[in-house]
Amino acid sequence: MIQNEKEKFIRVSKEIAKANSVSIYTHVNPDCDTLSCALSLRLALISLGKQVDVYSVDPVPKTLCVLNGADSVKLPEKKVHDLSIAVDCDSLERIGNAMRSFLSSKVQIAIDHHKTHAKFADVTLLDTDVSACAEIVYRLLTYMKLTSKDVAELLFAGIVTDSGCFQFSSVNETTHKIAGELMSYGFDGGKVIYDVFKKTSVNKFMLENRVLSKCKFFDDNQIAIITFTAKDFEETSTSMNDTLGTIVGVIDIDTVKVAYAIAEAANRSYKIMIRSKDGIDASDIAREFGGGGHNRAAGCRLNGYYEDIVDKLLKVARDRL
Ligand SMILES: [Mn+2]
Repeated sequence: MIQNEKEKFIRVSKEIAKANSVSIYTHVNPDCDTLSCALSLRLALISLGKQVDVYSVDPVPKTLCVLNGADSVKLPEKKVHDLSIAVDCDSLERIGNAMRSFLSSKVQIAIDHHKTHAKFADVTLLDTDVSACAEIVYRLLTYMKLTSKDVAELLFAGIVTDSGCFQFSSVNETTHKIAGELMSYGFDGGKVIYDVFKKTSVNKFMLENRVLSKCKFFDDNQIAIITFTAKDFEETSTSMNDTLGTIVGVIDIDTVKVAYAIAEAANRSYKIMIRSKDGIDASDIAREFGGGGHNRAAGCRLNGYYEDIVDKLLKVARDRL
């Protein structure tokens, strides 16, 4: 539970009541959790008659355009709001180059569930024990009596994706209880799971097969590394967005305790995705490289030669085996 949760909900409700205009910020490269939080808050605040803008410095991934209101997400603009809310962001930097726009409002609120959260807002709703930020937004909107079928469907999508479809260690009784309460609104839960979690494309399928077939194993198959090269993206007509999820097939291998996906973002610049199990903390590995994330799923950025990056990642993993 969030410390003094009720007091904070009262404060947030008051700030929302006072505001005429509200801006909501997702994190860079928005995922389903940050978008579901932003878009459900948008619906709830519109129902209160607020003027709401949802901002993201990066476009909504094609696969998430199914989310209710996804077409309303826009690039940050020069416009001062009474209140700004950042969702699923563990730091001001996570908002991207819209930081100034976020700070320009009179009051700022942050809603987040990352262990790595560094306070940056006037009011912070932080609960690091929930599987998805959407769980906190659910509690807030339930408190404010602003839930609806559309809101529930959005929040369910956020929980499904951030919990690895109820499979991550962050999932507990409460996660399922909230998912059940959301489903009581009557949307098609199976369809949501297919749309935001399972659905793939032929191109992504080709990319995955290519990358998985070149998977490298180390230390008695306890560490595994897959690599997405610029050539892989080019020859399968895919992009960084299509790397999501492939690593799950690697960490699911019984012997693998640490799985890395190294994706070439630019020349000598790599996005690193980390998955772990059997008591190894992925966010702890990510922090060694200035990144962050959760217990079992984390990430960071690394610049340099590919071979050096592999060496560094292997060393940090070996230290934890
Ligand atoms: Mn999240």
